[in-house]
Amino acid sequence: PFLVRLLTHPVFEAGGCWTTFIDDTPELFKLVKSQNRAQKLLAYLGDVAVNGSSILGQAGPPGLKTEAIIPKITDKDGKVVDTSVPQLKGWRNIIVNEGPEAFAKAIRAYPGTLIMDTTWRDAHQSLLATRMRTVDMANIAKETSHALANAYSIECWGGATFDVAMRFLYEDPWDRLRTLRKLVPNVPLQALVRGANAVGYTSYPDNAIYEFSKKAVEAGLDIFRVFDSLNYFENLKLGIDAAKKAGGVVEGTICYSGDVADPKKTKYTLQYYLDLTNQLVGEGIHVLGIKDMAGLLKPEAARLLIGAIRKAHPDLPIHVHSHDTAGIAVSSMLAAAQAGADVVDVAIDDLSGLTSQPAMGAVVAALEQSGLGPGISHENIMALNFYWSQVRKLYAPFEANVRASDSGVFDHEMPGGQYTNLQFQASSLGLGTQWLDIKKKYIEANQLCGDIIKVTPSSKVVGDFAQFMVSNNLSKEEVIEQAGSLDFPSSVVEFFQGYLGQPYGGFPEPLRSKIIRDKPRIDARPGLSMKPLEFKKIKAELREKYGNHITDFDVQSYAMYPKVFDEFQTFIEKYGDLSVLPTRCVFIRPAMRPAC
Ligand code: 3PY
Ligand code: ZN
Repeated sequence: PFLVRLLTHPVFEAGGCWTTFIDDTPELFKLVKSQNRAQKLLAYLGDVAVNGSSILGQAGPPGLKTEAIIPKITDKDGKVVDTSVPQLKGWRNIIVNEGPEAFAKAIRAYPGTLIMDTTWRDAHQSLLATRMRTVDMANIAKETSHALANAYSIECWGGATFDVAMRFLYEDPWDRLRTLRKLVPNVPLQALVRGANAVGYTSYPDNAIYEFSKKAVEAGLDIFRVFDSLNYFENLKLGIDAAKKAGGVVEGTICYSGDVADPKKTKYTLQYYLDLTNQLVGEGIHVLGIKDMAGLLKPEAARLLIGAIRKAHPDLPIHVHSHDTAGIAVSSMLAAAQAGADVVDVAIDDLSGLTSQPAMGAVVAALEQSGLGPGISHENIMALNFYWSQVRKLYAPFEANVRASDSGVFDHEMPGGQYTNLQFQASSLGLGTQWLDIKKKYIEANQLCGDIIKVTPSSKVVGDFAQFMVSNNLSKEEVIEQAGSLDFPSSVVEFFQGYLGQPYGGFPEPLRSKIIRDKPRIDARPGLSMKPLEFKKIKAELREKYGNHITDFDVQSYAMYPKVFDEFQTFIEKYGDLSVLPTRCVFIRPAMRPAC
């Protein structure tokens, strides 16, 4: 069957059997593996029926025992749309036919405010520990292509999803992107990339960032939201250049911290953001991203910030992202839109609010009433929501224990994605009752780091530091006094060494020297001193280890997460490709009969 598939493949038939053909068509190899795929999957189902799923760990069972019902999508006349085929009309056509610059111009010219849907990435990263499986997105993807045909983009990739897909879900993140691309050909697909940290927690050699970006476009990505966890321009520049050379739409991004409307907050001022925006514009970004990862942007601050950038850069499309941790994000997104933002981020109602994005239905309704409608029907939002209200129950085991808004976020500034994660980690370390202490220590740890921008991976540094202070019962003053002899978490030491880049305002001294002692210090862009990765050599080694199905995409997975990739390969060698199984058959407690 492999040979037949190879010989009848359209690229092969068109005479395109050049040397990278095998690498570029990984799907051809699926059949080779599939010869005993059923057996492997049966082995998996047998194993989990007896022992329970390792994916589920100690968590309880999913709350949905049947197939989720797929809703009907209607057109503007109320007629039911044929969703057996995806919608073809959408903003992506401009990217494909005319390129990123034309796309940016068209977005800027749109009279309303468009939306990005984060349901497939940030919403489940923030609410469900990033555990959403590809199949649950794919099952509603064609309907989504119709219902959200006028969306600026759908965020479906990057951030923590790359790591979690392999580490916990035993899924290939590249397959996810390819699958969703096929099912949603019309709406641009967007990823969150951490600049020089790509989709990891550390700096990578420059050639890894370039190759990763190139492969992402090949797999179907359109828009890169490129940020740096310290707003360090040198790192940003690299990520922007890599995304641009890959042919993507580049959303150069500033991470928002502090409060531009509060005169007492003097570090991250309006001028600071205007200066950074000017630098990004100088790099030729297509769109400016304003990433309020913790949900600190209040409506008045949004008016000030977006108003000032709009005035300075009338032609620059502005895309605003926030989290609803304090419960303020719907009003802030409306204020941002009224001040001149072109795109705001929302999540489908049932996966919105709290540490996720504001509700799509609420924001769209508010925009409509202000004459800034994004061209999405409320009826269809409700239809999609019907699906997600069922599917969220499948992920009940991963629900965070966050039940109410927390305006304390204006003080601790914890990013939405980290909030739930840190709370979970606090309980698994036996520090659950000290969650309030951790939030307090997070403020002190941030001050010890010099009041830094906090977003992955710099937020992990502050989180680890806070946990360290709580478990060792240390005050800020005690850390300063005893810094020369304390055994700090490695993420904290590496941050002070300069492995993430240079924080705005520099590292606090003498604390830095006391923490890093005689370890190397890096005072420039970390990638500058890193040796390029040898992709050919890595591929040969991986093929030697796992066989010829290893592709250049796999090489990139390995480059980002070598150990996780090895474990993922070992798992699929034993159990095959789990991504084809319905979620209710995968998340199984011991001795629970699979409902499939
Ligand atoms: C990530 O980097 O994963 C984030 O979501 C940051 O907000
Ligand atoms: Zn976010």
